Amino acid sequence: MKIVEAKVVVTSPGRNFVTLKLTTDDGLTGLGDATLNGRELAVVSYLEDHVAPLLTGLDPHRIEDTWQYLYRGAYWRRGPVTMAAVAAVDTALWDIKAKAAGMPLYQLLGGASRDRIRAYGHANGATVPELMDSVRARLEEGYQAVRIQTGIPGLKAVYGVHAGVAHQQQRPLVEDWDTEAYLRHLPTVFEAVREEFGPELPLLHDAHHRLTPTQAARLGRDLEPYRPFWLEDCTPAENQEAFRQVRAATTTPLAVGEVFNSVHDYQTLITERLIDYVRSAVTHFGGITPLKKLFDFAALYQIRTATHGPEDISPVGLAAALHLDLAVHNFGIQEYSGHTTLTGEVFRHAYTFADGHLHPGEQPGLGVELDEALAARHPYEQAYLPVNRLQDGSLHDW
Ligand code: EZ4
Ligand code: CO
Repeated sequence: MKIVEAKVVVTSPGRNFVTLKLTTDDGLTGLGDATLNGRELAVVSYLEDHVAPLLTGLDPHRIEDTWQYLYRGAYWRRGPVTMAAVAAVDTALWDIKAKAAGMPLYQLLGGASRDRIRAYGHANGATVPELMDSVRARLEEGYQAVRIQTGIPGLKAVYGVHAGVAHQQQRPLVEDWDTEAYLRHLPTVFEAVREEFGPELPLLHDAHHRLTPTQAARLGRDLEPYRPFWLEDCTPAENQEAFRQVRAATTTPLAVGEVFNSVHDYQTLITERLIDYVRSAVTHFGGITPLKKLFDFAALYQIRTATHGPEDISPVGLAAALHLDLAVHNFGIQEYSGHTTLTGEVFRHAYTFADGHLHPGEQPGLGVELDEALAARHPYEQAYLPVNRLQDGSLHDW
């Protein structure tokens, strides 16, 4: 079998998605997600100008070798643009291999280790009463675990929690931030949610890289009475050693990795067991091949998986995650906020969500089909993620 075509499809059924479609001389097709939110077209160019010309004529069954060819062969390694492009190729090759085998992909990854995949949903509220309504709405949808994010008194716009504020803008929306106000407020939010919903509901929280290690250590400690399922991205992780301070200070479980693109980003975090969950997505980590290796490495240290699953991972990237989730023994939890109805029409998928759990379905391959005609009717729209500024105007992590 040979690859005869490598095509990049950009579509915006509500938000931008970049998809690689490979076709073989046997007529099989494979899809891979290459969406890099806010920097999409850089990956399109990487794929179209530099990767696609190398793929035609290759044997699609040689997944490991093709990964090494694109990663080592480029000389310039790692980085989100490169690794999203490599991820799309790797995912599309796994899709083809599983279709050729006539099996859902999880069967090629060792088969199912579990019957279903526990997901967590997002509950957001500008105020605590709004957050309570949002938690209730998630529970009504069937979720059995929720991430809680709220506005902070005195701040006008905090990422993801202010209704009516579009996330995607022609220019980055400027949000504001005050860490001390956040550190005072968040434990009271956890207390209120625990009081309302009881001790059993798994509650997650995303600090989105905004804290110093000292601040993160204090927050972890202050949240302990409310038993959070985890504290996510508590401090920017370019400095892995910084997690030692947080880890020594608190037993609140720690999750990190949605912006990582290499196992090397995790080396200290895993070998010193400074974290409890690895959060990388197939789409941003170079594909299924390296993510499976990361998961197996993490398993040696009793660290579990929690693949990033926001709306900006396409249904193709999400499906890839679900096949891994079903197969690996050390699965932890899967982030899932769903996609718009139109996105589900552009990317028809076999995976299902019911009773707070996902399943990748039994179709051969990933179980996702791209409606190219519908995709073409929703072309790319320029969009940026927001930025965050402190009250003196200086730029802050967000
Ligand atoms: O901000 O995917 O845990 N989820 C997150 C996401 C990220 C977006 C960035 O593109 O933090 O909402
Ligand atoms: Co996050």
